[in-house]
Amino acid sequence: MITKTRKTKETDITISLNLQGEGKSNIKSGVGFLDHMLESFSKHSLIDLDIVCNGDTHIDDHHSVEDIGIVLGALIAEAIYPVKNMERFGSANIVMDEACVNCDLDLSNRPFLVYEVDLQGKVGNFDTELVEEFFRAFVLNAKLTVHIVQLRGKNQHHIIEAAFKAVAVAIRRAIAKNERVGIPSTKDML
Ligand SMILES: [Mn+2]
Repeated sequence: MITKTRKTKETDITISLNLQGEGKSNIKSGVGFLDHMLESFSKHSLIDLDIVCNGDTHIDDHHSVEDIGIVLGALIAEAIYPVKNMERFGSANIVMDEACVNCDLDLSNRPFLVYEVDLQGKVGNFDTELVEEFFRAFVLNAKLTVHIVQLRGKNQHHIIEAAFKAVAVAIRRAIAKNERVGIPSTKDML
């Protein structure tokens, strides 16, 4: 496990992560819907995650969601770079009933997010616009190239959950060990 703590006036976050884990998690983000998404992310990426966030959710969930993305992304970067003996690329199309979301991902060490997901309003108390805030913070700090594209879907809960699962499975495939690939770049450095 590697651990990072980040404390500001808005949030106090500690995350521990084991990249090549079993999908076990203990998540107390302070945001119920995000707990559900991050448990699913851990389960399907096989990345073990312990997350505690004490944030200013009396204002709204924005700071907690974004800052968890920052710390989780930074830990992922610490765990994967320099990339060696890993597949590097991963893709997944994940369906959840009527919803289908695609994720294509590269352990590029260059952050880039394409986010084409059409969400409006809330799921329970959760502002669906925070999904993009989470993924942007995560991708910029993890230094991944990630495309998340909604192919189908109506139900906001299904679309968001399919997006988290798609990113999780794409990461699982990208970090899968493969000794034959060595350093998977013609630059000899990632
Ligand atoms: Mn669900």
